[in-house]
Amino acid sequence: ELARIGVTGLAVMGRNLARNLARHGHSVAVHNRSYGRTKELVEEFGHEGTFLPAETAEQFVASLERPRRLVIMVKAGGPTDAVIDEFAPLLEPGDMIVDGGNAHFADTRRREHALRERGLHFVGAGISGGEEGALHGPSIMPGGSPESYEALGPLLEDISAKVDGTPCCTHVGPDGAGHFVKMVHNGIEYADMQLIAEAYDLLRRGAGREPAEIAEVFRGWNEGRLGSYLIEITAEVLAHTDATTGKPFVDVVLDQAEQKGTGRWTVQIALDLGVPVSGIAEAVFARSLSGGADLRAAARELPGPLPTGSADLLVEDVEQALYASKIVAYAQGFNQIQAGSAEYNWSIDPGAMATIWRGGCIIRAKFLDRIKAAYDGDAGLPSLLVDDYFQDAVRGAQDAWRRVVTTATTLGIPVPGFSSALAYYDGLRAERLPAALVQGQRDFFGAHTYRRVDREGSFHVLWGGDRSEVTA
Ligand code: NBP
Repeated sequence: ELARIGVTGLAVMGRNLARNLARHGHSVAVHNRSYGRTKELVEEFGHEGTFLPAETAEQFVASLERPRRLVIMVKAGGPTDAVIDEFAPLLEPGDMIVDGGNAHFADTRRREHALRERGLHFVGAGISGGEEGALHGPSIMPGGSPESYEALGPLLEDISAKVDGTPCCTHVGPDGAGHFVKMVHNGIEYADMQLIAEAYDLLRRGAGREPAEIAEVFRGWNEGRLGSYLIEITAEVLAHTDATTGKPFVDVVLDQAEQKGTGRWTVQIALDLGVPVSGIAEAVFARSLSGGADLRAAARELPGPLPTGSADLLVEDVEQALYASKIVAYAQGFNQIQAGSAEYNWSIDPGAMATIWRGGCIIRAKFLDRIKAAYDGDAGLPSLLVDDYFQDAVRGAQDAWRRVVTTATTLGIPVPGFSSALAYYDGLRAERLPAALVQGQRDFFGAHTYRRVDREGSFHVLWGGDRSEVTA
């Protein structure tokens, strides 16, 4: 008997994905560089479905029905290339290799092009939801050819999360589109987490509330329009007490945030594409700032504002500021998806991305239904901020949003996410930006020329001469 699909790389993600497939009635060939993990999986979970353990790459390939579907779940980077190099020579035209790891989309494009020349389909699939998601239903973002999706899609949709019966998996677009979208998903996740952290900081240091009280605030918010996985787990973390000290858990954790790199990638690519993703960038920089222990120690005595007594900070205002800032962060992330899609000819449907992020992944939220509705209403929406629903939401929130940023500034509490989101919003809606002055400066020192508001063409002022205007 041959297996419908195979998984190689049986650390936590691969093992859980293989179990998820088996639990859905699909026979799975399983393989790992070191056989120990394969043996362990079959011994522990063999009763959950049909597993075909393979000790060697040759055995693994021979145990797959054709065209072969082979999922790689190994450490991203060099290990993924090593595994591809090992398996590609054993495969035949029409076979499919799926990379479910956190690959950079540029690597995925390179691998897809190389394997296509050998007649193989390479599918870079972003998978979100961590180990629990892999086992119980992740959000899956597969790229690659439409033919490969025909053969793989039904299996992947089967094991993905479902919301209202709709799978959180769809064909994103050619070659690296899936991993690109997964990258932006992670970038948005960074921004969302930073905004939530700022809301906590304001309630803690600004409004003087205790973590347990703030946990209750978040529980309340989770019932409303902010309802999401990240808000839900924030309440859990804040309510948790450290067993050894009896203190709030959040007070015993070192305040230096780490990162694995997908947020940084998102910002790097956004810079290349020229898309302002200030919310994601501020989140990445806030983690870097927190991690700069020496610099923070050197700066600890820098003067702050004079104590102002009690600050007027309303919980409702913080909720409004969080919601409005979150809309901005998502609007920016979706603009990056549209820019990447245009740059690489991926034809990504942004509404479909909102749909598959409603379940399984880390940023799953009620809010995504609104985003889906916005793109259903107008697939070419230039920004979520101009959609009727979001425009109304921000109109209702903006007074509170401005109060919160003002109060935070007065108190000396850093809110890079809230304030940069507001600056982005005000920048977008400005009738005139000081960019006109920047153009003047550029023309002055570098003869970079400028365009006028009243005539076509490029112009230059003879700054060093009689300051007359010439046509460039
Ligand atoms: P790891 O990222 O920790 O990788 C461990 C696996 O890679 C093991 O099976 C190991 O085999 C294999 N491997 C390595 Br390392 N080098 C290899 C090589 N040269 N040849 C063959 N196999 C090699 O596993 P993970 O945490 O399960 O994550 C898998 C992928 O999923 C990663 O790309 C990760 O970024 C991504 N991801 C993870 C999460 C998460 O929550 N953990 C979420 C979403 C995506 P061995 O057993 O023989 O050492």
